[in-house]
Amino acid sequence: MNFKLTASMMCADYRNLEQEVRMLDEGGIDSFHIDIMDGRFVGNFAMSLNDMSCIAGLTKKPLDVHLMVEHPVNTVDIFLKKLRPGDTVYIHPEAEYHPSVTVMKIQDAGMIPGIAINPGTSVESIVELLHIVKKVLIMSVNPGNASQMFLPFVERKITKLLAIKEDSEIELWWDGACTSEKILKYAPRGIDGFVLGTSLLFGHERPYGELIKDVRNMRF
Ligand code: S6P
Ligand code: MG
Repeated sequence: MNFKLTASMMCADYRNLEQEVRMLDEGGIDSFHIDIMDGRFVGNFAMSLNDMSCIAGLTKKPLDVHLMVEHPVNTVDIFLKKLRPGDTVYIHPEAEYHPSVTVMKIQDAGMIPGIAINPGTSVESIVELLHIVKKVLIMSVNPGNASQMFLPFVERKITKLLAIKEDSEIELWWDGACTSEKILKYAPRGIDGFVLGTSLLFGHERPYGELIKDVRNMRF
């Protein structure tokens, strides 16, 4: 089964971030998911620019930057300057007056543009953006925190997006409460990638390499 795995670095052990990155890298993770928050769009502060740059300097694998900030058009440039072509930047359309402007800025800077959509955001409200983004990060929890409960009403939206994906080039990624059960159900249906947080990767007291291998070796 072909699907990608990205590590939600807000869940990492910051006592030794370098070692965390190395163990994930050597353990076979595909990319590093960087949750940037501003305390306004979501009521939390997770990672910031310096954390992102630090991780970028520790790995050659792509970064997957999830901007949970109000009006990212005002600050996206400072992130773009520190990224490499092939890195992804997701913005939340709910946080922007003119999300297509910000998406095009990301594209023009050579990064992969994406949108992250909240559980309460409908497919209908973002359908035009699907013509200009390469990736959609489907939030199956409300953004802001790790270790939350999966919100089952999101499944109907996932089914709609999977149908749209059949006639387009977009990639669909899953963010929030990602368990083996969800990967077993949705990888075969066409979800391209999954954000691994506390449910499957962090805080399990087993080497990351083993945990990642377990996910890849699941029987579908
Ligand atoms: C939430 C954030 C996510 C989480 C991740 C946690 O605002 O965007 O990336 O860090 O989903 O995973 P889990 O398995 O702890 O819910
Ligand atoms: Mg995220």
